[in-house]
Formats: sequence, C-alpha cells, structure tokens
Amino acid sequence: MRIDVLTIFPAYLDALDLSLVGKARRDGLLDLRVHDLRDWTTDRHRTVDDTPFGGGAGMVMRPDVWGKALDDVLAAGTAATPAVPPAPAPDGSDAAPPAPAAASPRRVLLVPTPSGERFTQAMAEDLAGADQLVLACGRYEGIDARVAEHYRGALEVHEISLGDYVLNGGEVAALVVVEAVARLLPGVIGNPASLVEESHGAAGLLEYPVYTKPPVWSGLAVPEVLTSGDHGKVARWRRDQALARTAERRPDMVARLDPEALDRADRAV
Ligand code: 6GU
Repeated sequence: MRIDVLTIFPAYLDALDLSLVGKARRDGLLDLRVHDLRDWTTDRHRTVDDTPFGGGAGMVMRPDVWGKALDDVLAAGTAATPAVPPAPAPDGSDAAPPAPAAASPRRVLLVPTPSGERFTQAMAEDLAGADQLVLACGRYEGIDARVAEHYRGALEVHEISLGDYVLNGGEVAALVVVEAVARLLPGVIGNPASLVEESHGAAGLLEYPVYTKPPVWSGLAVPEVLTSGDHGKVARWRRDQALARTAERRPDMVARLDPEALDRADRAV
C-alpha cells in the first residue's frame, strides 16, 4: 500500500519511522511518503492560507495550493500502481499466459476534520484494502470546501474525525489512520492471531483484562481462573469480563450487538 501525507508540519509524522509502522516501511510492506504542502506554493512567503469569504475569525487553506499538491501525489500513486498489466515482450518470447486484467487501483482521499464522520475500526479495515491513501492535513479553520468537492468527482473522499473534541490540525489524525491501517496490512503484525480478540474486533466488545507475572503484585493476585489450566473456564471468564466491561464503559456498543450472537450464558452477565 502507498500512503501520502500532505502537511505544513512534516516533522509531526517523524514518529512513523518507529515501531511496527517503521519496520513495515523498511520491510517494503508500506510505501509511506510525507510531503510539505509549502513545496507547492509559488510566492516568496510560501502562503497556504487566506481570510475566509463571508468574514469570521481565523484563516482558511487555499484550494489552489491543495489542488496542485493533490494532483501531483495522486498522479505519482497512479504511476506506482498501474491499472493495466505490463505488455508482453513484442517478439512473443514470453510463453507465460497473459495476466488477467488488473482491477483499477483504489485511491482514497482522507481529510481529517472535527466536522468529519467518526473514524472507526471498520473504516480502518476497509481502507486496508485500498492501493493508495492520501491524507490532506488541514490547519487553521480548515481547507476550502471546494477541495473535497472537486476530488469527489474522481475518487473516494472521506472527511473523518477522531472524536468529539477539537485538535489544532489533521496531523494527529494522520498518525492515527496510518497506524490503525498499517497494522492490518499482511505481514505487519508478526502473529495475526493477536488481531482476532482485540477491542473493536469482530465480537463487537471491548477486550477482557489481561495479566502476566508476577502472580501477586502490590497485594493484588491474578484472578484464580487464569491459573487453573481449565481453558473452557478461562474462555467463559474472558467473555463475561468483556461483556461486563463493555456494558459499563460503552453502552452504545452493547446496543449495537447482534442478539443472535449472544448465548444464554452471555445474557446472565
Ligand atoms: Cl481529524 N481534526 C481536528 N482538527 N480536530 C479533530 C479531529 C480531526 N478529530 C477530532 N478532533
């Protein structure tokens, strides 16, 4: 997968050299490029913003600068993921059967904004299937609304929000999206089993509490069932804990559970 991040603060994304995402990049599983939006300005002051039409506080990011930047990174992404398979050798020496026509690459423009739709694990899972993600990080009062409108004609565009609070720009959201998506790419997480039981996974529940050594710490013992060796009992205890925790912390998630997916023991919790 290719991911392009456009920002006026490229250093914000330096953290993506670290940990699993950094390793995925070095292993060639993720082609992540961070660009300075000001590289597409043409004036001496490298201006990216201007005053809002209609008046009001703050500044708005100019659509012309964004348009040039986005056209360039989208064109580069198209070149990197050809829609048409390479032609066979002209002399027909390549005896291999013709490759099936490749599907056209799926490119998605993501615009982080507190007025966007909420970014979720389901969205991360969907985006992990794309060929190219472009994250357009706005600052100030946001990006001129014509930018999202213009690109909606040519590709998938999602304005996304992390939650109900206001940040100063889209960079933190770009970090969040890259990490949430990259860890789902094949080969990024050494043991894919660790993706199965996590919070916001298929079960629709928060994860159960976890424990490791020492068995007693600060006067607190690990729940006995976990050291019993009874795998059936452990599984039931974890399911109960996940249900109780979700009911307590996220009643909205319980309301969305499929009743068919609950068994009698679940209902007793
Ligand atoms: Cl994606 N951007 C900004 N600026 N603030 C936010 C947000 C995004 N999500 C929650 N608050």
